[in-house]
Amino acid sequence: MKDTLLKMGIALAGSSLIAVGAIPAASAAVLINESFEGVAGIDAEGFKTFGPGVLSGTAFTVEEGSIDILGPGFELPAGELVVSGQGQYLDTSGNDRSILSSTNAFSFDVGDVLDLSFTLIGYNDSGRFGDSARVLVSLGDLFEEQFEIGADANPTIFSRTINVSSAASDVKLTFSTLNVDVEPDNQSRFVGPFLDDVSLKVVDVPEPSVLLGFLALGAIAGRQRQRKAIQ
Ligand SMILES: [Ca+2]
Ligand SMILES: [Ca+2]
Repeated sequence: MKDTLLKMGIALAGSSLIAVGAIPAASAAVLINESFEGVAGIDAEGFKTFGPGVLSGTAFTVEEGSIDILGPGFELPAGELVVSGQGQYLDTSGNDRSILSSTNAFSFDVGDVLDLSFTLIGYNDSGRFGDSARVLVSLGDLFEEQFEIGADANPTIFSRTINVSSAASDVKLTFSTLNVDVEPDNQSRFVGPFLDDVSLKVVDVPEPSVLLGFLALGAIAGRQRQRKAIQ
């Protein structure tokens, strides 16, 4: 009798463990995965400026001002800008500051866990455009933070986890340049920060109702085994 009880216990535990392992993620999804390689018309030596409108070949729209897409061979006139390994990337200050938003708007539920990451790159300017550049990153009312990158900084990945505590709809991911001209000859509004590899994901989160359902199934399976053992 003791052995039988022990076996039933193991069967129950086993079925529950199998069920936990098989729980599907609730709405895990990649919402934005943008490396700006899809923008056409950038030759190896140049760059291209884009004003307000959908930034064709990307997940983004220029809402205000302008941005530049820079190619791997782009150099400032003095030749001091060297960015390697990024392919094409985006200068959040085109011919002026910009507001850049995801073209799609997203909806999130309470309990969603989001993973936001992006790369900022310095612009090796010898102080010509200021010592650093800043951008305000926001995701509706869910997230807002200023990021700063030094003029000589290598590509740097910034990552944030965002826990959604109240349902939100019509949410866009937005980058707003904060550079200002502090002196007449300071042209910081024309350069940086440079942006690449923007990623926004809903990460795997087991939904409580799904979890309970699977545990209930496990318990039923356990009981069925128990009945068979008794018969
Ligand atoms: Ca790129
Ligand atoms: Ca520029």
